[in-house]
Amino acid sequence: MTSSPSSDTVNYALVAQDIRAILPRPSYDNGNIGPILIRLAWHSAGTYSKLDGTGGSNGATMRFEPESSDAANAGLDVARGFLEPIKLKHPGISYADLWTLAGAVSVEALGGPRIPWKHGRTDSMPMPEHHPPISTSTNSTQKCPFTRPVPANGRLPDAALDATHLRVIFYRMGFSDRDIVALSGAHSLGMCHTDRSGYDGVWTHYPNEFSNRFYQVLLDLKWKKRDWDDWTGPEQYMEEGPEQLMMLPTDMALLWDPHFKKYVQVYARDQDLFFADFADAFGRLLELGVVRDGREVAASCPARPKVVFV
Ligand code: DDH
Repeated sequence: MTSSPSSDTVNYALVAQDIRAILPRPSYDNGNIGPILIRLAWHSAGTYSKLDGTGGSNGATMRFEPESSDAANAGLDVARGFLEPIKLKHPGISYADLWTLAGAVSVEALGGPRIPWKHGRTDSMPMPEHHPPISTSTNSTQKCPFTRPVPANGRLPDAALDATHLRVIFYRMGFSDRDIVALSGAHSLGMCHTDRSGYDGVWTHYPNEFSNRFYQVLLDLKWKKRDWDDWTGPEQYMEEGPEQLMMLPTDMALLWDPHFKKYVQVYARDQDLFFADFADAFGRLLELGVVRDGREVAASCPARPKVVFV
């Protein structure tokens, strides 16, 4: 008799080691896949709503429609593909744990703080046809991986918008103004791709180094709207002069809103404080929507079909 892989048999330290080993990739972007893995972790969790407990990192629902084709997630299929060999090597780990662990490991591997992370997420399945009606009670919907409602797209931030929008999105997840500014410091890493978001460029000259440079350049440089030469791109901001760093409208909102700006100033001066606040906020982000007794309760779900948990 063959048994299905179980999360109890997973050596998470070994998974973390295997993730660290695949981060350098000379042929990809700036030579490291850490930034896009961090973005995957964040987008897997950033759908959470504290109002009804829906969304969040539990479930790894980005594998399915509608989340897989949310425009905000464009390009994250690449990140999910990068992690597939790790999933094959460690089949007992849930995708939800793998994606969030990859984000946490990448932050630290790129020079950032250690992120508190705990395993225990389960992968939810597309709803079986024979399932009983979904209860609207938060408790019962959260406890069964088949009945967890999949929210509509549109829960992630829209880079074209402003400070009010940032507050609507992040307060819904339970974050504060200070958390919003701390989490946005992840834009010290990585880049925008015209074929994914439509935006173009890097935020800092060291896109593989987790640092407080995002706040420093945001404060210190002069920014102007990009004048797209040959095509009409979205509104974005470019550094004045010969250097070519960029900012999204939502990044500029951190500078223009006085409550956000005071944290930008603090983090620009104090990298240690930024690291501590980021680790705390990112750790909480990765926990959004997580139910740690899900496996036990799933086993008692009356509609549980005879399938192997992946
Ligand atoms: Fe972001 N982000 N992000 N971001 N993000 C993009 C890239 C990266 C917004 C929009 C974009 C966070 C917050 C916001 C990272 C981490 C985090 C891109 C470019 C857009 C657009 C995508 C592309 O073209 O490939 C907006 C809007 C917000 C906001 O309103 C606050 C947060 C909270 C994080 C986090 O991790 C905590 C990272 C890393 C990248 C670089 C990805 C890459 O491929 O490189």
